[in-house]
Amino acid sequence: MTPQLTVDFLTGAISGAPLQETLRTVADMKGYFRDEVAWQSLDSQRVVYRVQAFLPVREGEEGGLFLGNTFIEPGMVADEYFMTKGHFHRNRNRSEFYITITGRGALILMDEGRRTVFEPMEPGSVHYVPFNTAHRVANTGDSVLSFLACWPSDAGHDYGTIASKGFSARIRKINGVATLVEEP
Ligand code: S6P
Ligand code: ZN
Repeated sequence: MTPQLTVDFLTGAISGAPLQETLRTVADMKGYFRDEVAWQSLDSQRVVYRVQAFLPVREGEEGGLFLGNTFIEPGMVADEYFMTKGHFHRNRNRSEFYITITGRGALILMDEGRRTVFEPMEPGSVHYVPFNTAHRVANTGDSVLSFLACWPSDAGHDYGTIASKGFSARIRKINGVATLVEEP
């Protein structure tokens, strides 16, 4: 039977069952931000984001679903917002839903042809991450951005492609506005 899982709709926090917890600090984000000097000037132990995930079946098993919540702190690295690493699913034909609970953000989506678009995130916004699409979220607001995610248990994560090639565009604060800027 499924345990009595609860989502707090004020914060997005999941509780009531054993959860996998992941923490990403500034140090963990080496190589992800455009301005390496600005990244180095931050406290390396500062938290950029954390993820809670309820994994009712083994990761990699076919047929199950996972439920997670991501909390991204507000913060900047030069003109770039605190954001997740971003990934493709290792099984490229696996999609995902995101539902924003708190804060403001941008969901950055890049297809296999490296075409990048973004969707604004605000409380209540629902986002479908199609298969074959890399996804990353930036916190464009001044409070914690939290969003629920639901994805197939056999999706897996390919971080390597983004770690080495990045996205073709970044969300940057230009004249006070979150703007998608193509990489040179
Ligand atoms: C999992 C889902 C999210 C992310 C989380 C952190 O498929 O997309 O739970 O894992 O938002 O992002 P990342 O890119 O560090 O995994
Ligand atoms: Zn994903």
